[in-house]
Amino acid sequence: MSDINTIEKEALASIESAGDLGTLEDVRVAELGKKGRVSGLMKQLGGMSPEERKEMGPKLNALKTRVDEAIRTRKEALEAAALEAQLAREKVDLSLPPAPGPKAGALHPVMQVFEEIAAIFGDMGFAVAEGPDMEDDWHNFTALNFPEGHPARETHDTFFMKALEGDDAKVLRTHTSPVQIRTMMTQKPPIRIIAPGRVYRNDWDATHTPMFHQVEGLVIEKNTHMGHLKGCLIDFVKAFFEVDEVEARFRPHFFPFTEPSAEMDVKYTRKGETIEIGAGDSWMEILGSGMVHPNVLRNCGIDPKEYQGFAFGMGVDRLAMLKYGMPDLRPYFEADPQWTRHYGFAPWATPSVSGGLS
Ligand code: 2U9
Repeated sequence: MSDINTIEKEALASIESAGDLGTLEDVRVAELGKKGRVSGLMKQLGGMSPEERKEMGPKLNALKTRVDEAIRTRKEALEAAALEAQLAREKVDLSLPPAPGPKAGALHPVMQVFEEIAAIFGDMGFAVAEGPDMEDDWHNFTALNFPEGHPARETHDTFFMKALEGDDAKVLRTHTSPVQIRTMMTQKPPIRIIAPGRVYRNDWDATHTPMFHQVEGLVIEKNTHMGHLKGCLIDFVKAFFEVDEVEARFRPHFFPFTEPSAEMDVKYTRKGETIEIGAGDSWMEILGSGMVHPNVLRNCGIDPKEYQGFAFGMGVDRLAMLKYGMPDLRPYFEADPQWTRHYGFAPWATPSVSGGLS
């Protein structure tokens, strides 16, 4: 049994020098496998006297454990080294520009339309504001003059999040309006912002998805009125649909956060599969708008006797469908590269009012 020391020394040396997982597995089979050397010694226990077995049993078990542990440790080291090598091999430099050609990525139409809207309002002096997707009830509803028990506060419209211990319950924002609330709470008027982003409502059918995209806007100034709202939005629609004239009407509506409120309709013509915005014989609703409700201004510490404001909101997914003739909403969320290549945009062509939008 002087073999024990020799076998241990040799086994540990071969484990240490195994340079890859395959070689290490060969060592494991040669030492601990059914026909391995350590297993061979274990088999000899059966032919020993009880006294010999009492002495040799624990020694052989300890040998087996040490060899087994050494193999495990070496295996972990080799796996870590293999992962490091793979990560180094597959490193991607995200700062490199995309390669042009058939394999180049394309900007999703919704992202393109976000950029176009930001360019148009940017040209009119609006800044872009952002806020969290997860909001509290006050910023999403209460500050916006939604009364307790308003249907939009119901579970079937709103995704409520489980409250963390010691924290208030949160909701996934149902509109980007809380961004305007946060802006009014932290900035002094005059304010001129748009708030683009994702919003969430518990709705899923052919024309609604539980997450969709909005751009809202807010202007707070001393003497702003409904005439400014109309002029601003008509200019926007002309720029967005790239037409010189647009026939529009503002139809009375109700929102808790604006008073008066109006939906904007524009005339359009259907030409086969596509539609042309601006003139024609039918009206189409395009966005919502209104003068900011005095309660909303007061909730944000702005005196409605000194300042007025107008606000508007639009669904970006639908605007993208109208402008680029996409008939179906579902492929927006399917990440099919063939669809993205067909309807997508070159990522480096930044839209601008002077240089062209699309
Ligand atoms: C503040 C005050 C007022 C934002 C507004 C609309 C009208 C509107 C809808 C269009 C289609 C949402 O995507 S949609 O379903 N939005 O009609 N949104 S006025 O008014 C505000 C926002 C913030 C502080």
